[in-house]
Amino acid sequence: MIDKQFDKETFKKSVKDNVKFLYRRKLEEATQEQLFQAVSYTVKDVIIDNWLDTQNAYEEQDPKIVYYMSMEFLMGRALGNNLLNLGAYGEVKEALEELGIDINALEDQEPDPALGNGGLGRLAACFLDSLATLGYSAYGCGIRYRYGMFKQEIRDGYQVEVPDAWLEEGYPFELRRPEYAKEVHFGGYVRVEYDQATGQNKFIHEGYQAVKAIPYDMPIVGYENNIVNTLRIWDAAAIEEFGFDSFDKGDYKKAVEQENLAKDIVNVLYPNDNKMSGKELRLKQQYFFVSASIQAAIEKYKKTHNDIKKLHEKVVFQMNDTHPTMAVAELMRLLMDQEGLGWDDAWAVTTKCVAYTNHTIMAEALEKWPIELFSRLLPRVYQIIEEINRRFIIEVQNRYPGNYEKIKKMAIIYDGQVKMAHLAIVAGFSVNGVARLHTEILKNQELKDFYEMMPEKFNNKTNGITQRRFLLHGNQNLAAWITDHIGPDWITDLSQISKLKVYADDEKALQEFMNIKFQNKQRLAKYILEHNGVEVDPHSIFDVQVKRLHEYKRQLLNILHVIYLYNQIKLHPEMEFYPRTFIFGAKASAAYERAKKIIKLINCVADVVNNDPSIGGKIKVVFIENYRVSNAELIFAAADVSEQISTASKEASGTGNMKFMLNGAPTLGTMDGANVEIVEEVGQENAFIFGMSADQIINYENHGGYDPDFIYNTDAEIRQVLMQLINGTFSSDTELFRDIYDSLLNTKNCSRADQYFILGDFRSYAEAQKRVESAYKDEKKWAKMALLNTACSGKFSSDRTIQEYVDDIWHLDKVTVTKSE
Ligand code: 26M
Repeated sequence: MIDKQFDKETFKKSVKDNVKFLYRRKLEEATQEQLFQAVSYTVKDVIIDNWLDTQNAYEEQDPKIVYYMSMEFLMGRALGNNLLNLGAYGEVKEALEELGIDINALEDQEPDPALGNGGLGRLAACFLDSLATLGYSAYGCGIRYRYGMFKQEIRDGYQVEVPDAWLEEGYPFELRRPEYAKEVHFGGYVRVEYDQATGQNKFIHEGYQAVKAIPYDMPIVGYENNIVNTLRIWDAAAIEEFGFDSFDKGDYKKAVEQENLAKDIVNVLYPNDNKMSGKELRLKQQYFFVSASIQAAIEKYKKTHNDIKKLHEKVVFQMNDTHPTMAVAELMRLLMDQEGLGWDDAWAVTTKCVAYTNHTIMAEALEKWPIELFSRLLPRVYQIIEEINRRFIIEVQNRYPGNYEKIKKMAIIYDGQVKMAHLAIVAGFSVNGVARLHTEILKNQELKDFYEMMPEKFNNKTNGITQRRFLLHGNQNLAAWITDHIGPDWITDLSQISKLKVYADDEKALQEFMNIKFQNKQRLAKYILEHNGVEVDPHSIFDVQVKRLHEYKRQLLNILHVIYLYNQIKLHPEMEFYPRTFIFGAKASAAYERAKKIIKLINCVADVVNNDPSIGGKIKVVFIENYRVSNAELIFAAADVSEQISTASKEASGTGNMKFMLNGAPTLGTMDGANVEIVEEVGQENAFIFGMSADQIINYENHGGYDPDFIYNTDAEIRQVLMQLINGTFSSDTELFRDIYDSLLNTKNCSRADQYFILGDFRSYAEAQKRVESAYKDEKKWAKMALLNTACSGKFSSDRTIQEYVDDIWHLDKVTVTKSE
């Protein structure tokens, strides 16, 4: 379906015009940046027509709307993706060629909008893509951070964080909507006033600081269906309420304060992944976007509906983790204080409007806020949470008379803290985990008490990814090959990809499949040479671990194993060894010292191994700088082996695992998160599974009995690897990796040595790696395995995930949009 605006000649003229009007230049004189802007504006024009048509269709059909509330949307670049979803990529590519412009170079001009950390933020982005493609009315609601996820530079092997000024050149795919601005109030106090007329108390919030929230809309283009949904991210501005003479009255200081408060709120994304920081500014960010988004949702509802008590029939708020959980209290506040509902009516509506997704069981990620801070910043919201808590405790008492343990464990406010997960569970009508194993752990361990009391709320929604970005766009050769073999239906129905199974023993097909993989490896090798100055052999096994750096994800296990292999090769130079390239990519949270040391270790090992002529280039180690959505697309396409080696029970789901599988890379992993379901789909024989199970890990955690020192003392090869951390092998500074060494052993009397069971799983991992090697050596066997991974990845489309959310939680109406002429 080629859009008429993408008639090549019209398109070319529009690009030329844009260059002229925006930059007063001729096409030949324009810089790449200017060309990118000019082309993007042309594309945006087309999108806007569809956006308007979608708006009209929604107004006519009045579907229920989901508001996906998230502190993070890790969108990645828009230009290429939008062109693909518009069905215009091929045409535009040709048109640009005729103008002498290379579309890939142009796409590379776009900054990655990186308004997210990792899994949780990227999931939100995949969900928006699927919602638009499946034809559901949805808004993403978030924050327009001026600085997104930091850019990572590696200097002398260390991570250095550089600000990500993604808006500097102007971002072409956003639309400022000042007419929808909202006010958000912080601080102050609540005055109670008796209202004669109603006989009710009124709660009046006074003495607050006000901030203006201004929305920017980004188009979310559905795949060839004319639908354009909206990601609405909020910018903050001061409210200019002081008069001309206010400068003289000493209000100048106040005005500047307001300006600064506003600027601060949206200044920067917190670069923590799975860690609660407890900073006041973070709480402000949360309330800022939650309040503005809910106000906007209510306003929109009231435009065409008059009974606020039926809000839940047209509106649902999905809370992406606990970060937006004050949505519960904010909705209560607006329903009571603005819309005039009493508590019971407001509660009835709220509890049918909000649902909660849990993404982690890591204790340090659980959001708890000190009462002092919370009540000072959000006095009215806090008051409402207190009342929710009071009523809930009564319920717990009724259910478990005399059982004060239950109250202690389940209360929303306890020990001077507000527990956001408890609030989300008590008020939400749905609580979901993100993979089957994760949901089971929530039900049976972490949230056991809540599950026992309200089992009907709990459900699983195994994560998914969009095949449109991570195959159609990221791996265009494979996408074309698949379409040649089974037709294009997989693009919007990934279950169709199982039709590839008939080629599992077809030699020609397998050869073609692996040829494409090889081309993608060459493309990545070129990227690595250009960006790292390291030459890697595309004939070697590309063994890849890309994800945020965290101890539970065990990049350390991977690099320790590399050291072990290096030792083996040096000891037995004659040993058969299939050449391997170990590829890492990971950002560490800026304040996470040990994680940053692990990056340094990887780079130190790379230095030694890559430059040791005695191993004949059998191992190369590469740390890809600034891992992000755009280079991820190249990396997944080129991977042979997918490293998914988290300590079992710790990785809620993982989504990178699915992107590798889709691109034909078998999983080398533990039985954790969605790996369990990946193995179920592809079969044991097409994955490399190792390590302790979640049950075993949890059992050790609860009852003790794990002894890494014993392993150290009895396994000389492991001991050698650990010794090399502190004996100058990888750094002349023998203290540099002391902390890492200590973290694995009880030497320092540390009570939780090797918390992540790295030594416990080491042998099992090494053995699984041997299985990888022998499988890879058998070319046909490997090709079949790789192809079957792609062929069995159908379940892991976010289209499937979203359809489950719709069926079980949101109950949205499907919408069709036809193009107006
Ligand atoms: C919390 C407080 C203050 C600042 C930041 C945070 C915070 C930010 C991001 C906490 C957690 C954050 O993300 C967690 C995350 O990405 N979890 C991952 O979610 C994926 C999608 O469900 C899963 O696939 C991963 O297993 C899970 O780790």
